[in-house]
Amino acid sequence: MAGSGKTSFVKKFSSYLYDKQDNPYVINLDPACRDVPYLVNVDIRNTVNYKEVMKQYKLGPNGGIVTSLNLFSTKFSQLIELLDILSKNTSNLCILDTPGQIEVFTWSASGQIITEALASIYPTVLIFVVDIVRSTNPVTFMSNMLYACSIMYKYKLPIIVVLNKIDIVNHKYAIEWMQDFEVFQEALEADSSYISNLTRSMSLALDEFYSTLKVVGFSSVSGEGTEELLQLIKLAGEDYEKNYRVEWIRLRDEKAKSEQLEKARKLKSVLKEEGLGSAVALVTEVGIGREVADIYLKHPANESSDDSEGEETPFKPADKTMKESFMKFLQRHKEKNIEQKNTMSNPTTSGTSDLTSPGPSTS
Ligand SMILES: Nc1nc2c(ncn2[C@@H]2O[C@H](COP(=O)(O)OP(=O)(O)OP(=O)(O)O)[C@@H](O)[C@H]2O)c(=O)[nH]1
Ligand SMILES: [Mg+2]
Repeated sequence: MAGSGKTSFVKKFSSYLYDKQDNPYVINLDPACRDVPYLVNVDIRNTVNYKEVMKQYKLGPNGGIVTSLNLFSTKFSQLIELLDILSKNTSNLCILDTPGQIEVFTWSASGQIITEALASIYPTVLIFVVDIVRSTNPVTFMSNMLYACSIMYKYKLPIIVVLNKIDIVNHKYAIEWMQDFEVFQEALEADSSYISNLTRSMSLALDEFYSTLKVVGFSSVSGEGTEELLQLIKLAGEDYEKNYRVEWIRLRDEKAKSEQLEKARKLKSVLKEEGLGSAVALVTEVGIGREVADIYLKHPANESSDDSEGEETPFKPADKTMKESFMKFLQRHKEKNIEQKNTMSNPTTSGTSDLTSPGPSTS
């Protein structure tokens, strides 16, 4: 949610970890933010210039953020390599701060790419920050919860709902609404709009989601709720290992396999386009007494070859069959000559000359 306090949450939570000497690795994925108020290890703004992207691609603010994220996600594999090195020496948390409008990250290709890249390697947990001050209306609260639910199903990852800003409004009401359907219905009674009827029927569907949901009240100002949040992150990490990792590894392997198949298919089609696709006979003529199977390509560095480079041993019909066949040819040639001479001297004898035929028959 825009303005729900994601950045403030990252600031408070990371500074708590720093105080505990449990240094986190913090990544800012919001290209449009003016200042990053926490110690940042990787900042998207150092890679992509959001204003320049808007100008060059003639985009509005949201389009600019989406395109900047898309550009950044093409480099994300490099960041993963870096995380790989870091994760060898530490089991500390890596925290990512996302851009304001939820759809910009959650429903964009880059959001998918970045989440997939992380979730297929590391225990990954989603943190959905809700502005508890702006959710006192039951319809608003319900739409926030529907969002959280849809994100959980989209990304197939454990989710924690952080009810932020509890230093202003106590989150007790939200917990009651989630735990007791009747209390939520009562709150809805006051609202007789069409949307409240829709909310009523949908709230029933969310009952199951609530039953397993990890929720914590938090203040990004006072830091209240941090210990409880840490416990929930630990549980969600275990949940990932137990229930999600297998599926993510299967998805990763499946993707790698289909990428390889696609690569092979592309290579094949390129070869065809270049005119190299169909097979051509390497040998079109076979010498006397030889068969195609006798002909092979000599390896340029074949040690066992008798020939030294650049000088070929002249062909010798050493083969006994070949020698015989050659002798037979000469013999037959000779006989035909004699026969022809005889025919010419005695025209009454009929006969055809074999000499017109192009070559001898091999035996
Ligand atoms: N009192 C109080 N104010 C908060 C808390 N968390 C955030 N705020 C205020 O809420 C406003 C928005 O906070 P941000 O952290 O910028 O929210 P954000 O979700 O990162 O905003 P976008 O990235 O623009 O979507 C700021 O004025 C914060 O000071 C909190 O726990 N308590
Ligand atoms: Mg922010």
